[in-house]
Amino acid sequence: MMKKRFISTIAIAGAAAMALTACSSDPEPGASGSAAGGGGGDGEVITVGFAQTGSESGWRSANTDSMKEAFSAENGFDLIFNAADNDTAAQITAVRSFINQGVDAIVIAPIVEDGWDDVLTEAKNAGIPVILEDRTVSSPEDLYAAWVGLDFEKEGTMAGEWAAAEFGDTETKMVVLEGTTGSAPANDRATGFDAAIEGTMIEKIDSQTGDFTRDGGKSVMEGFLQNYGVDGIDLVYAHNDDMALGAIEAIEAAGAVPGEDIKIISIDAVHDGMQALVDGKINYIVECNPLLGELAAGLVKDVLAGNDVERTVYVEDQAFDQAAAEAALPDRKY
Ligand code: GZL
Repeated sequence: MMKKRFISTIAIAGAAAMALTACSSDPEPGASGSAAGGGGGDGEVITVGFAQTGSESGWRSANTDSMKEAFSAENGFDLIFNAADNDTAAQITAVRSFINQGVDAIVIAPIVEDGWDDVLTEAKNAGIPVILEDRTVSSPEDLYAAWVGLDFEKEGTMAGEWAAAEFGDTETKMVVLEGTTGSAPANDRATGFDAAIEGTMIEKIDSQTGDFTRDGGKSVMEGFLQNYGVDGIDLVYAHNDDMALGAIEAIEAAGAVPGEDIKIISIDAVHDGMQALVDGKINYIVECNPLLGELAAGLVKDVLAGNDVERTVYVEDQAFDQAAAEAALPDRKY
């Protein structure tokens, strides 16, 4: 069982407030591999290949910014960045290219969980450590050195528990906008939510992937509205804010009021999602903190320095109703 380390958002936010850059999250105090300072301990520049999923959402942009801020030259890194445009084959090709370039370490935000064994084995055989950030993989744990990310199943549970409390006692017809098929957040957010609404009167009448994009959420919601009508849908559970924002456009185009005629629960808490929550168009959002850069950079330095690292570092999330969003929005960093 992998050792886990929970880092509270408050600690991250506090550390970030002190950090030189606004959009990053400091490693927890005591982490020996802080991102700050030069190179891997001996001042050498560390060359890192970072295989990002793409640029599918506002969350992804904030995550990319956080990673680029942390893996900066002044922090002792030479970052080779690749965004795979949500194409798993392209992402695996990018990792293979990093191996061929002989980088010191590879960081991956894996688009999907499966299909990583071969290229991770190649990295291991080349003696190049791999750190996972954000999403994780189904490969054996010895094929990567550590993972820093979020507890997606808990995010789904938090969303489902709110739905159960708010709507569980009345007949509620729900449609789901799923994240990218095969991705850890889509799989785990469904698992957590479904368990939390078990035994309630919330009925999932349809579920389809919108690929975590605003356009995807809008077109899937248009389909649901055509199939079931505004009066046939009471609740939307969106696996991320971008798809929720697309659903809002579709609901308004159908002449209905999002947040009233059709309730919406979402995950991420990026700025545009939080604004929609303040505006009453979304009813509840569970946060998914994208500021993982400093923690990932600290893990890279720790691993290269031969230090012991926790194999799993979870960043804790919070959740917001409309009042909490109004209070939090002015100070949010993403
Ligand atoms: C979750 C992350 C997901 C976000 C989406 O950690 O992988 O991918 O919830 C993003 O917004 O596209």
